[in-house]
Amino acid sequence: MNKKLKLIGYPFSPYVRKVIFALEYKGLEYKHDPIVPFIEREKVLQYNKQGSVPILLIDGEPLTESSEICKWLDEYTGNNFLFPEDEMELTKVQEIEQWADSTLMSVFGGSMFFQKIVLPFYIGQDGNEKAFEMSKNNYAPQVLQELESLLREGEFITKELSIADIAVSSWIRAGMLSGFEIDNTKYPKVVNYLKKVYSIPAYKKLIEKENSHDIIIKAKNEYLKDKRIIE
Ligand SMILES: N[C@@H](CCC(=O)N[C@@H](CS)C(=O)NCC(=O)O)C(=O)O
Repeated sequence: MNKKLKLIGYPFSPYVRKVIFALEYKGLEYKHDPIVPFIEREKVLQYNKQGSVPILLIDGEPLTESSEICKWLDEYTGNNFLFPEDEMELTKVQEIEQWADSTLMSVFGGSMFFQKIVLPFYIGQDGNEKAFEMSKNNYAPQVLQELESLLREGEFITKELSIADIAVSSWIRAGMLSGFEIDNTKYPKVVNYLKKVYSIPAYKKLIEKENSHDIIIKAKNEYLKDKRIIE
């Protein structure tokens, strides 16, 4: 294990967060260039013609797609696997990762995180408040209910922690960073599940790092200000 690893992509992207988690969970050393694709597209295009992050440079060679990168990291390290060996578990994990990266992406990413963090704090435009409210009141309850039904108290999605848990928790965190709160009385299993996932040392470390970032401090101040206006 002596390849030079460099991750490209701003840390709040839920797709990038999956890879940061995997790198930390596996105890790998890596460099990180937090390029923001929405404002630094040319730089991203040098490595990925799709224009998206994350990109992992492995001895300078780009590997794209968060899921492919995490799979490669499983093979590379041979420890702390995020993709189960068991065929049935693997199928379930990949289905849920796919659900997170598409459905949760739209509910907590496009309608919340993009509106509340990316547009105002990276691009300098107002986000669409109606899109946020619509997602918060109509779509988030549906997906949280689905997750509540799927989870078993005190457990990860499958027997062991997997990429499904990382994808789901990463998208929900994007919503929470945008000011969304989960109702503990309606979704107790989801709340306990997230506590369990976020308390894994590698996750705790990345959350602490994110929370001390200027953008998140500014965003939090904005929401507090919003609340004072409403009250
Ligand atoms: N399927 C890709 C999606 C990556 C993706 O959409 N990343 C966003 C960041 S949140 C991005 O780079 N968007 C800019 C763009 O697509 O132009 C993956 O899993 O890595």
